[in-house]
Amino acid sequence: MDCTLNENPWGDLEEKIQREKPDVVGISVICTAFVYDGMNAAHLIKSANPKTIIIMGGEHPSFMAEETLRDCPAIDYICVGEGEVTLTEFLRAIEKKEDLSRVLGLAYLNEKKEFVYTGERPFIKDLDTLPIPAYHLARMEHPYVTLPSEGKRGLVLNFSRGCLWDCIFCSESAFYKKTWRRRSPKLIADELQLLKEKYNRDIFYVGDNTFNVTREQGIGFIEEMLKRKTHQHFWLQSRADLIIRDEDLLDGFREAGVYQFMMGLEYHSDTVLKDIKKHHTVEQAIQAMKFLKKHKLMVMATLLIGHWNETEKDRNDFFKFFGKYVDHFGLNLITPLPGTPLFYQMKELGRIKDWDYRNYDYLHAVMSAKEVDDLEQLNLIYRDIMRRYYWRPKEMLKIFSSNPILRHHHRYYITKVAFNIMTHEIFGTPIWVQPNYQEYKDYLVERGEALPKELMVLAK
Ligand code: B12
Ligand code: SF4
Repeated sequence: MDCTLNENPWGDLEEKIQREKPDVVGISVICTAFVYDGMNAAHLIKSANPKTIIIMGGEHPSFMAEETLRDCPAIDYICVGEGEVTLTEFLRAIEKKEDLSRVLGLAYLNEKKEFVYTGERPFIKDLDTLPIPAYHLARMEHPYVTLPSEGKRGLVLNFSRGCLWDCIFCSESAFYKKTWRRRSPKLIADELQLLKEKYNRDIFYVGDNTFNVTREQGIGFIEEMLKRKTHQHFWLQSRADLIIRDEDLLDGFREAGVYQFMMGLEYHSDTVLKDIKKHHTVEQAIQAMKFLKKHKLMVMATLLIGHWNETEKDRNDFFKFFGKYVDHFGLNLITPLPGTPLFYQMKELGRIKDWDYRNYDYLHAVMSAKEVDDLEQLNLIYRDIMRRYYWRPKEMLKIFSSNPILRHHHRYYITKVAFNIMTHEIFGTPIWVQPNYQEYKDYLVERGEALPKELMVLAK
């Protein structure tokens, strides 16, 4: 059940639990910022049916298992790490009433409320052993199951896990311990073909952190897609150094349907790139952007501001630098996601000023910088860069671009993102929330109840 799609998310969840009285409910927390929603869901489920066993999974609860269990007593177990095998063994053990302490990858509090971790669950060796996701169980026809910036025939997909690099802010690298595994190009193409034929999807943001870790993966993908002739379009993610390495494959990628590469270029200074362990230089970033342009591929950069030593001049240079090269960007504020090396470093240095995990979404400042101590000031700086970037005449003109994807993308960003930021600053309206999003406390207030004390306990 994806509650974010429901008009009445909490009420529908409660009603379903009361009706079905499930033995076990699994809750997925894909972002740190959603962990309180996950805890609230656990609380609601336990209140609706106290016998239901609750297991939670995802990166954040895996890294912060003990804290999550102690903050939310409604959660019985946490799956630490990959879920497929652990969950299967967990359910079998429950069914047969076997000892759960023998299931690797579980964390829980025992009867004495001591924290127990059953040990590391090895990664699945071959991702090809996993089936195609059960799309027939998802609400594929729902208007939110799309890719808003690219249109209603869009979808987000994932074909690999992990990354071989170790940028200090990256929870993916920490979760997968600097390893990388991928599905083979043939199975990727099978899935894409199914999505085209059964669900009319032909434009995809492929969420793989780094699509072309090996050249073989890129070559295999190009060959399969050219053979299948499904005429689908892809936005892939990669690194500047790998784009340079694979320059000879860029035409092939384009012919196979790739229209854009997104790269985590982060910043325009080698000192910062070194500090965050990006393992490539600004010169390589420029070269990669030039290669993409040369081969008629769009450049999307994800960028990070809010570094400790950052000055106003740095931010202006940053703006000019990236404004010159990229077609569009995703701007982020550097965030110490729990579990990452950055988190432990910043905690040690006492630079984390906001411990409310709802703000750990890369869009809110949670750490101060040397020259800007006030987080709200950093948030203003962030919004100012976004607004300045999208309101430039050069960007405005892109809404009339002959490239339909760029046109759609810019119309979306200018009407939704830049406009929302402007009205937020003038009228204080929220920048963006999922249309049906409701805070749990508001749901309880509606019913005349208050939020129980044990919930919303902020991390220490
Ligand atoms: C798809 C995706 C999206 C989609 C979400 C679509 C959807 N509703 O599912 C979109 C594009 C909308 C999106 C948006 C955002 N995302 Co996103 N997204 C991803 C992405 C690319 C793939 C997620 C995924 O499916 N992974 C594959 C599965 C297999 O992995 P998994 O979720 O970790 O699950 C495994 C285990 O954790 C475990 N598990 C998970 N849940 C459960 C539950 C149980 C019961 C069990 C037993 C096990 C278990 O088992 C699973 C299988 O092994 C990841 C990056 C990545 N490559 O993973 C980022 C990622 C999850 N996103 C991230 C972020 C920050 C965001 C945004 C906040 C960014 C922003 N500033 O806007 C927004 C949130 C917007 C919103 N309000 O939803 C971060 C989260 C970092 C963190 N620790 O908080 C990630 C990791 C990217 C990154 N490297 O920074 N995202
Ligand atoms: S290259 Fe990207 S996915 Fe890999 S560690 Fe760095 S930020 Fe994470």
